[in-house]
Amino acid sequence: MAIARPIRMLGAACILLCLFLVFQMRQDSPRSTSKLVHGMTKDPLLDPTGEPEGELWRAEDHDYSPDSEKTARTNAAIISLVRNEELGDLIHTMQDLERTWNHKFNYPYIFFNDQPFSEEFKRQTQAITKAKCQYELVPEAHWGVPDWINMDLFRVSAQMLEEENIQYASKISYHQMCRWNSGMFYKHPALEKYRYYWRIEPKVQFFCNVDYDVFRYMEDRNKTYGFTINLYDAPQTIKTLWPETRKFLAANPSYLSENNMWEWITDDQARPEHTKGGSGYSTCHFWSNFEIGDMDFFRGEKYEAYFQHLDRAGGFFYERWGDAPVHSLGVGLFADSNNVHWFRDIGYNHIPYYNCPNSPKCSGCTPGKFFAGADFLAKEDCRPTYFKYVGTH
Ligand SMILES: Nc1nc2c(ncn2[C@@H]2O[C@H](COP(=O)(O)OP(=O)(O)O)[C@@H](O)[C@H]2O)c(=O)[nH]1
Ligand SMILES: [Mg+2]
Repeated sequence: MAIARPIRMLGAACILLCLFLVFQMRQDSPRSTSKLVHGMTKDPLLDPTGEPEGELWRAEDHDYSPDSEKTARTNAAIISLVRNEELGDLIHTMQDLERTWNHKFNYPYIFFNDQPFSEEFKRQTQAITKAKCQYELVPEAHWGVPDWINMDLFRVSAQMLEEENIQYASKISYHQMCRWNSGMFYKHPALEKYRYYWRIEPKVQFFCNVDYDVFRYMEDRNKTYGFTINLYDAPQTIKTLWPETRKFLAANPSYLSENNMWEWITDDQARPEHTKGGSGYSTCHFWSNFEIGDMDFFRGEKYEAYFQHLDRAGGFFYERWGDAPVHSLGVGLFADSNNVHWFRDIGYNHIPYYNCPNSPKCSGCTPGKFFAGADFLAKEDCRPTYFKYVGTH
């Protein structure tokens, strides 16, 4: 029996529609977007991600109201070094963090700047949150270029880095910012009474609802440092950071933690050229635009002595040492790696990299997607060696 032409057409259209839907589903599936690099066979972010195990502090069970006298908040603050001109981008960051987390817990914000904050900056930021906002000037003694830095040498070195296409090489404020974040922020008087901090930056994004007090989590589990993204650095910016670090370790061998991250720091298998460029340092680091940390660690004897050594060596200016590799080497060498935590459940983006878990609490990012942009960015992912040598905790 012949089938009428319109019915045949309808049948064909249905088949085409089904094929299209199957194709779309494959496009959206987490598995099709994750690029496995450096020997990683499976991305843990594609496994369903829940909350950390054990007891967690929740806003429903405790008093987290903004002005409570008997608050359940621990001594912690959200901090940001930021410029007045970045107000618009900072607002977006704050809106994301408030929506996903802080409207429940009302931790205070402390903003830092080398210039006075404008009234407009203060008005607009405070308008976004019920939590207390504080605005602090960075003292010149913490921000200024130290007197042992030779500015002629800085200019010549910066010129050489510029020729290697290193971004911000000649921008002195960028060097000052990296130095301040490396060894000064936790000395600011406004942070004296606080132990834990969560660093935020303008223009970053948060994707997942986090329903527990992350600072209490840090405290209860004795965590020193929490991160989301683990990356390679540009070796040209830190040519002598590892040699200086080795010198410091040689003079202070007892500072090395028994349970350190040496193999992650010195891996020369995944990217041999990087490790060579980093004079023996893999350049792997925690991306410090996101960090949740214990300032008692940074204020402690070991890290502080390490920072002083690096500061005297001059690489914050003669090279372009970033606070990310400096914090990471400090944490990786002097902390116990069991006390370092991957906040895999905090969906996060700082252009161009992501931490996006597979969880119903998240929206707006693709689980397992590590980068947005050109394919070469995939190899900047240092999680494979971290997972291999340190773990996925
Ligand atoms: N107040 C102030 N903040 C700065 C300065 N330079 C950088 N920052 C802040 O430091 C952080 C890192 O700077 P950013 O430009 O994002 O560096 P990138 O992420 O390495 O490209 C951001 O929160 C900036 O707002 C500066 O000269 N003054
Ligand atoms: Mg940034």
